[in-house]
Amino acid sequence: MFKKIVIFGLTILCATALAQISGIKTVGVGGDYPTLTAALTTAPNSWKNSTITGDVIFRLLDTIYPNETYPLVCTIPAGYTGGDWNLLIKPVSGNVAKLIGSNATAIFELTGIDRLTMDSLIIANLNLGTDTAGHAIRFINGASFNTVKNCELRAASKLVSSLAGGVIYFSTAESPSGPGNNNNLVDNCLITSSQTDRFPVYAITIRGTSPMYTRTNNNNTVQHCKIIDFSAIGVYFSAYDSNTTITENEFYSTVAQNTLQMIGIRITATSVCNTKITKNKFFDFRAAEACTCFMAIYMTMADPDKPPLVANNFISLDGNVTHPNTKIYGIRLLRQETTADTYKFYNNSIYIGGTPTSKSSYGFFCKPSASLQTKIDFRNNIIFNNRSGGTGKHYCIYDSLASTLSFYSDYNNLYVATPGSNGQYVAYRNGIDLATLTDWQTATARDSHSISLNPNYVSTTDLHINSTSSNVNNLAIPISYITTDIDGETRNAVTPDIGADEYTPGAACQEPITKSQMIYLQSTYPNPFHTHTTICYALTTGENVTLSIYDVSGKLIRNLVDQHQTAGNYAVTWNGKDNHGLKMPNGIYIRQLKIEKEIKHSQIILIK
Ligand SMILES: [Ca+2]
Ligand SMILES: [Ca+2]
Repeated sequence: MFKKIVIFGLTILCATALAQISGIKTVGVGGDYPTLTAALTTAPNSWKNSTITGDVIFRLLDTIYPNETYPLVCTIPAGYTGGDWNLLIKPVSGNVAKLIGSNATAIFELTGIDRLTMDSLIIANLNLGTDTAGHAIRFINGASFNTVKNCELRAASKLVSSLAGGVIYFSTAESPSGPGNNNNLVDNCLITSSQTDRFPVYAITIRGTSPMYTRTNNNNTVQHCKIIDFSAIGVYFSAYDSNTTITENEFYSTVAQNTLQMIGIRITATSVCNTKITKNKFFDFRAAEACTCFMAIYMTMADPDKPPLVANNFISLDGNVTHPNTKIYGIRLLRQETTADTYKFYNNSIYIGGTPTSKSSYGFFCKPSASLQTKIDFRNNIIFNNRSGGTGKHYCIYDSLASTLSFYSDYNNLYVATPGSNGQYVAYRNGIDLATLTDWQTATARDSHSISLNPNYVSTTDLHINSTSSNVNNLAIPISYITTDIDGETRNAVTPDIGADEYTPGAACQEPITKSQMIYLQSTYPNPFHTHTTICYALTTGENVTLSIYDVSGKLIRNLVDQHQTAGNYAVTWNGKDNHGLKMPNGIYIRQLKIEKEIKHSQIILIK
């Protein structure tokens, strides 16, 4: 456990050991320590001159701890020289222990401690003052390799928008100032308000200081959390951070007192680098007061040389519920510097809906400097902007970048239902509204492989693809490090799906295999088809399979499959193009499924 483990320290500890300490210490009425305050102030003194032979567990016997002194400071005792062990704070099995304070700096203050795990606790800071930024947990002075899991973390700070806000606060800016807080994990926690009428302005704030890396917060992870009822920003990167991963979290919120912006994740500084924002779900943003805008991800800046990866996220924003005047941005990027590396946006699924009275909405809003070459790679994303009406305009992509070279965009699905009507446009570029995908392709020479079709989400808040749809199936391009989807399912390595959900269309592809046949050519749908059709088949044994498309004269048009496949159900999409990428004319085509001993044929009709 505590800090700076050195091999030589073990020798010293052995030589001076007074007692063997490890194992379970009970905390609560009748326990080894009456309170956690006592445990955390008393026990470390005995650790200084002892040999710690294994992990120490503070086992919480009670469900409520009313006699604590907050903050509970977890720190390195003076004179402690090291040791390789963990400290666990957790209740007896089946309990959830409550640690609830009021107006404290924090409930837990992790000051330079290492390898502390907090499990199954309710940690709440009730801030009775209306302008107090108290935390549930704060990590300061080099607190590293700590874990907070299965906890409820609650704080409230009505109207406070100070940089020091946050239910969880990682900081090198607080006293005692020290090195970065690194390699910490927040896992499977609820991060929210401690009061029904006072919402924390920020759920998580990550705030480092110069110089980069040494006083930066590095390699921290927030995963599997529900981050709800914050009133301005879910995760706020204020400065000096590297390699933070925000993955598989849900961000949703109702807001009572806020005229600010509502933002899921915000990066504000050029000193924030290599952030990974993946597999998160943003939905049900609401504003009870006149919130100026909703943004799932907002980057006013990020490190120009190590910009973020944003991949496999569901972003569903519907501003119609309480405040129709709110602007909406799925992802908003404002960039004023030349970038050495590339901003990466891959396989995100975005839905924007609602009926505004005046304000505009944007799936991907990109406003870098016109003269500088901010590099953007925007591929395999779905943007369905279904917001309509009002005097505002509603875009999938809004791009004011003058360069055609530094913004690469392709293999996307950019869809509005009524291009050029109801305020809906596929894109905007450099002062011009572009109603259709073709207009955007012509104006920018981008998105040559992209489509503009209803992705057929399961619902406006569940952006999985409806299993009967094949519109975005198998039409993306493989990206080497996007190997799974938002569900953790393996991506098709050759023809992945556009958007965050990798899927196999159709209950039709799930028909049971009859053992009487080696292969089973199932339905093809839609048929007739317009742009894409899905061919379903099943194998009862492993086979070398070829699936090909021929025209009626018997000429080979397209090889879709030519490989060994194991028994199971398969779905393959044909986009109506030949092996050279040319669109085929209307007509009848033949699909041929072939294994060593068997050939199946049937017709497909293409209508454009
Ligand atoms: Ca999936
Ligand atoms: Ca697929």
